[in-house]
Amino acid sequence: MPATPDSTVSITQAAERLGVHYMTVYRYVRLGHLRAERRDGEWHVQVRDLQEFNRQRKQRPERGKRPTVDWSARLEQCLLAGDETAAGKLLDDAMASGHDLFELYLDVVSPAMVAIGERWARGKLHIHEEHRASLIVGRLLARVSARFAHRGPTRGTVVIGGPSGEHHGLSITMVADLLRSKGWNVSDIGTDVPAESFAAAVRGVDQLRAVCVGVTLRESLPAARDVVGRVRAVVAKSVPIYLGGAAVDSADTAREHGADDWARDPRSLVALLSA
Ligand code: B12
Repeated sequence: MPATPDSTVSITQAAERLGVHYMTVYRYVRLGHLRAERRDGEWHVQVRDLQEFNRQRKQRPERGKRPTVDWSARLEQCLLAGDETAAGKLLDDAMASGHDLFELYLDVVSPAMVAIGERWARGKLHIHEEHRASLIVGRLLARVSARFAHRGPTRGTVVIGGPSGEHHGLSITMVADLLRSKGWNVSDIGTDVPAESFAAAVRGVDQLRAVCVGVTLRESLPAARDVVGRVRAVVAKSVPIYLGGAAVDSADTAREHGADDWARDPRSLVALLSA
């Protein structure tokens, strides 16, 4: 029967079609260059993915120009395959090629997670695949961020967390790591934090520079407003409270929910804190 784009081939068959050794295809898969799924101990490559991979492989780079590496798309493939080893190796390679922590998180990891979210929203991904990807990313962040640990005196403490009902914590972890790499001491209190607990977490903190509330779901905005209200009651006026995250689309939204300002993204947050 002729292969349709939806049918799959083994690694050996993929190697025959590409005219390379099967170990070469295996390496493509493990490095996330070629998408494949592992079932019953065997790798299965979709014919559609193989055709696309071959098309891209044939496009030769312009003379004198090195091909650009789409780190994020590759990471997405590793995460979809649930291949933590390959995902970790890819991040190592990205660091070796000169990515700093901001580039690694904002240009490689975040777009990969957003793409995974889009697949899930289109019904192209099972929930367990998204959960597995998130867990892998969580472990990789812990590993990677340790390499960018700041040495020297701290620039004060920032408390960051997500309000009740908000479970998107990876983004908060990323922001916390990025701030730490720039010299702030960060107290990351995680997600789904009731307003009174948030207030307890900031009360009496020495050298408190700012409080950040991360909101991904618009439904969590009312809970974020409660957090801001409770926190405002226990910290000095001079300590700014920032709202950030995918659900906060403008400074107006941040202020309508009681915050002093909007932290558009981690780089803007660093700029606000440094000002
Ligand atoms: C992983 C994930 C989950 C995981 C979270 C695991 C974890 N530990 O974080 C779990 C499984 C828990 C989850 C659950 C749900 N999720 Co979800 N999830 C995602 C996914 C795929 C990735 C999130 C992520 O880590 N992104 C990467 C980060 C780095 O990107 P980011 O959030 O945009 O953050 C950047 C900026 O916004 C900013 N930022 C973020 N926070 C802050 C904070 C501050 C202070 C600052 C300065 C900046 C900042 O910096 C980051 C880097 O640039 C997204 C897809 C997406 N588009 O992001 C969906 C997504 C966010 N989820 C979605 C949905 C619908 C849900 C559920 C409702 C699904 C359900 N029916 O159960 C639940 C809700 C749970 C809850 N009550 O919170 C939707 C939200 C749609 C919407 N606009 O409201 C998305 C967009 C998927 C989609 N395409 O539809 N999810």
